[in-house]
Amino acid sequence: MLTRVPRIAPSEITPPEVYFSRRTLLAGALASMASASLPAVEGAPPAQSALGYRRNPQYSVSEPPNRLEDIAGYNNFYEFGTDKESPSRYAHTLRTRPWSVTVQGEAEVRGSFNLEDLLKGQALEERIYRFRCVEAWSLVVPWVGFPLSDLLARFKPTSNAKYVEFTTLYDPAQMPGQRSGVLNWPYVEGLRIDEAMHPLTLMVVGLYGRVLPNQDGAPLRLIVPWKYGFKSIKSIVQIRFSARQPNTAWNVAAPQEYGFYANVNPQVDHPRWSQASERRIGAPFLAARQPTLPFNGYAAQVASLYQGMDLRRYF
Ligand SMILES: Nc1nc2c(c(=O)[nH]1)N[C@H]1C(S)=C(S)[C@@H](COP(=O)(O)O)O[C@H]1N2
Ligand SMILES: [Mo]
Repeated sequence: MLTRVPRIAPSEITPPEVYFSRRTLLAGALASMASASLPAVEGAPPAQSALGYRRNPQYSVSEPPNRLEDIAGYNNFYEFGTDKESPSRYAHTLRTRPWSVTVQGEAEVRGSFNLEDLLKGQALEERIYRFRCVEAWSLVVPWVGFPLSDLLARFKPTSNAKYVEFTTLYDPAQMPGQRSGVLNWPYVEGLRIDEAMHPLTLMVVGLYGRVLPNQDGAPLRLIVPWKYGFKSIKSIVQIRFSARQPNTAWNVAAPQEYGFYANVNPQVDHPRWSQASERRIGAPFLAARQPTLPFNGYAAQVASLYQGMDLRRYF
C-alpha cells in the first residue's frame, strides 16, 4: 500500500436525503442509457440492480455516508491496478456470474456452492459503517449484506476451526493486475473464528441499495469495520476453516508493516506513517482530517475480543 497523498477535490459529503434523490436521477439516467442500448463505455457505471433489504439502525453510525462516486471511484483492488482510479476503470472485466464459493477444511459441510444458493433465503440488511484504510483515509459506507456468522454456521465448523481463511478469485485474464508481482496472488485474508462470528462482521453483496460495483468487490466481499481495510477481502471464491492462523496477503508481503490482527489503533503507528488521524474522503478540506478512534469507533462492541493481548505486539 502506497503513501502517496491523492488529490481529491474538496467537495462536501452529500447528506443521505440529497444523495437518494440524486440516486433516483442516476438510476433513471442509467435505465435510459440501457434502453437506448448505448455501447458500454470503459469506466461507465453499469446499471446495478436494486436489492431487497431492511435498514439496521442498531449497527449503523449516524455520520453521513460518502457519495457513491467516492465509494465506487476511489478504491484499493490491486487485481485491477495499484492506483485508486484503476479499479473503477478496469474492473468491468470481472465476470461475477456464474460465481461459486468453495468451502474447505475444519467443517462438516464442505464443497462448492453456487452464489445464488448461498444467498437464497438470506435476509439482507443495510448497515452504515465507518471504513478505515491502513493508508489513513476513511469513508462512511451504506453496505448491504448479512452477518458472516449466518453463512459460516451453515457449514458446521468443527471444534478445530480456530481461524477462517478467505481467498479472492485468481484469474489474470479477468484481473490484469495479477500479472504483476506486487502481491502473491491470489489475495488471501483471515480472521480468528470469534472475530468471524462477531455480529459486526458482514458479508457484503451491495451498497447504496444496489448490487456491489465490481470495483468494490463484487459479487461477495467481507467487511470487518473495526479493522484496517485490507482485512476486508473482495470477490471471495474460497472459505477455509483451519486450526492454524492463515498466511494473509499483506502480512506475507510486509510482515513488519501489516499484522494479522490489523485492528484500527491510533496509538500504534505504521512504521512509515502515523495512524493517529485520518482523511475523510470527500469531506470539506478543513473538516477532512479527523482523529482515528480505537477499533475505528467500535471499541464498545469488540475490545473484549482482545482482552489481555498486547496490541502493540499483535498489531
Ligand atoms: N482481493 C482484494 N481485496 C482487497 C484489496 C485488494 O487489493 N484485493 N484491497 C484491500 C484494501 S487495502 C482496502 S482499503 C479495501 C478497499 O475497499 P474499497 O475499494 O471498497 O473501499 O479493500 C481491501 N480488499
Ligand atoms: Mo487499505
